[in-house]
Amino acid sequence: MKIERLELRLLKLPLVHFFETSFGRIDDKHFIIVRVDGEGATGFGECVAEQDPYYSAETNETCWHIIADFIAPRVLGATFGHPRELFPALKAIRGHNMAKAAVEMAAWDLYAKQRGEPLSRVLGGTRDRIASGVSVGIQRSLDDLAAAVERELAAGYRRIKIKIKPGWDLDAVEIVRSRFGAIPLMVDANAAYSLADANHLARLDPFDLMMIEQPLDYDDVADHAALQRMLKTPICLDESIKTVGIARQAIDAGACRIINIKPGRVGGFAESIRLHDLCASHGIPVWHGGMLESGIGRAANIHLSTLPNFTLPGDVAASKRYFDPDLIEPPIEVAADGTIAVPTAPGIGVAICDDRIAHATIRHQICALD
Ligand code: OSB
Ligand code: MG
Repeated sequence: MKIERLELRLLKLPLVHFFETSFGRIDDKHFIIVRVDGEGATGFGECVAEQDPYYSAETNETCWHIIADFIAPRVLGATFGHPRELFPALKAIRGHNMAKAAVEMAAWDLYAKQRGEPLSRVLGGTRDRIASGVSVGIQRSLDDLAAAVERELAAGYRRIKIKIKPGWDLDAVEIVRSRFGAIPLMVDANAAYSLADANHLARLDPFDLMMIEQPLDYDDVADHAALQRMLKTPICLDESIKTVGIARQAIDAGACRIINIKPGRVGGFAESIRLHDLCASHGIPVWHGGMLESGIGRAANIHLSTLPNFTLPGDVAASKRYFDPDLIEPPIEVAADGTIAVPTAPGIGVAICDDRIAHATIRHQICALD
């Protein structure tokens, strides 16, 4: 596989509904799409960095810089036997996993398309449908939250996650449990608490949540281990799991019982597969996280979710919750049973609407060999 041309686009797409977490609210999604071309085929990768360095240290600006100035020169013109060779080839660049992942995932799509196989098969996936859950952001009121959850349950989603933060936690969980009973329910704090809040967080235990996601700092493992010893509710780590090595430390320390995999956070599909396999060998179930992706990144997430240890429903939902229209046609849809069909066409297996991409583009750069 040879990458002859790499194209970067920064896109701005309005969200159907604002999304609010413990670090703020967004109304539009700004994100980079990477296109790679080689030997007559084309691959796409979506970068999950955001405008602001709040979820992670990376932003669209840092990703643009790292891809254009450091990753492109290392992949353009190079021959790779397999896309799993890309991440190691970028070893000299420390960190910047979201930038690396965007290019690496585009290379996997390119490779799968050159072979005429769906990405799920190339990744080693084993299912043809995936279980879909939703992430419900912080709302204007508890009534709005209950209405949002009711809508998602009616759409068929198999698991509800609600975002929490200090001042929007026990009451939010209480209203959802009292209105909707024993549904599969979890919370995500996006690092909004500290170990000093342990007793407060333990008050979530009676609600029998599937898990609490990333209660403590984005770069912490040790305090999560201490907190897990004080909670009945399983801890799931998201932000903290930046590398497979950190995941090993977290598992060994007892800092989590579940891990959320986002390929952008760990540097792409090859690292995601290593993380998936590490978790499987320790009996840690995984689920696929989401970053409000367009249909391009969403399709990629669906393919990765077909690996066997993705036993819990992920944050991979229908296109129309996010963008209308999406960048792909047809959009990704969830069936009444809360599952999503895995695309079967080569690569990510979705048709990309070039006109919609062009319309949403606010910056464009082509990196090619001289
Ligand atoms: O913590 O999982 C998260 C969105 C942006 C940044 C971080 C997170 C999220 C979500 C949304 O929870 C998941 C989705 O619906 O894509
Ligand atoms: Mg999260």
